Amino acid sequence: MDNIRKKDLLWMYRVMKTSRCFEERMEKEYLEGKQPIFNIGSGPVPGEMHLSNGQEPAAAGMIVHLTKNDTVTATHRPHHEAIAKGVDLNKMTAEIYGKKTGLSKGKGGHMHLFDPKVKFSCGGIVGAGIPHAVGAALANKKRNTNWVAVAFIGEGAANTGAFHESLNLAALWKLPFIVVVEDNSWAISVAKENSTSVPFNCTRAKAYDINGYYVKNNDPVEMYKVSKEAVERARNDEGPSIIEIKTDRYLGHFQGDPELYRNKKEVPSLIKKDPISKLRKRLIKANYVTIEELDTVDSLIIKEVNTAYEFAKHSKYPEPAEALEDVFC
Ligand SMILES: Cc1ncc(C[n+]2csc(CCOP(=O)(O)OP(=O)(O)O)c2C)c(N)n1
Repeated sequence: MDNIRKKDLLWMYRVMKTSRCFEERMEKEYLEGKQPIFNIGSGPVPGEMHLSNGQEPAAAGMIVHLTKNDTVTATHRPHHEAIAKGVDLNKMTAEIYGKKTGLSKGKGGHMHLFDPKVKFSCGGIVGAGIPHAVGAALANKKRNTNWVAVAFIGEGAANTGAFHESLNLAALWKLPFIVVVEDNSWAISVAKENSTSVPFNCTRAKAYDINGYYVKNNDPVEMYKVSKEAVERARNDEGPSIIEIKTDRYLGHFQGDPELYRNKKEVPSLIKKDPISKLRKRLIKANYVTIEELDTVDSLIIKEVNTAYEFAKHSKYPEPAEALEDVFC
């Protein structure tokens, strides 16, 4: 299929499917203790929950080109990137449940997943991951490595000062830095056309004299191709890039969002062109794999996800006496 290695396509399918499976389960688990009246502070997973169902191609198509030496920063909607970057699923799930066995001993939660082993981080401040990734790219360059740093952001974050300041320095210093803008059309309830002066954020690359790429139709294969070029350029000291992908957010901004701002017909029409189902069909049609083989992959993923949830649920909470350990205060 388009001269892309079968191994890479299967990797992308597995990663996207794992993220979807993980989040579909989270969608249900998150509601525990929040019904019949939705109270965001109750249940075993208190606080906001931002799911990325529909946005998986952005993460898979880029991260397939990265190694554990490359840095990824993500946002308040981080699960698809964390899974693609190879963050330990058991520890990530435990972190979301606030358990001692979590990535940050349960003190970070779903928006603050940190895994230095695979150089992954994320955070709830919109735009904040961009300068963090530029800092990592600067360190990579100063150390004479060919490692790259990639910041994943939403299209809303492309209007922050951090985005523009970061791109200016990354371009000036020709850093191995890439920003992936996941345009899911919405920043909470604000449509892109009501917040952004240009239809495509990738055209903003011109302002910094760097490369800009656009991926339409939430297509993981196109994302793969464009990302391959941007990563190769970064590794070869040819400077930073902006990649914008048109993607789709199937769920609310956060779980519990009444979504009064969008037409009820929008989501069903998006799900009809789901990228995971499409990739599955393409893989089978290209004779890369049989239906039975993909069914086996799917059942292994379900098992892996179930194991992670069991691990998280059966892990212990930190002791109250540990509340002030490992935190700045
Ligand atoms: C600096 C900052 N301002 C405002 C917020 C509140 N906030 C959280 S998510 C969000 C919208 C982000 O939209 P976008 O960047 O498009 O990402 P998406 O939620 O669509 O993934 C806002 C305004 C915040 N967390 N940080």
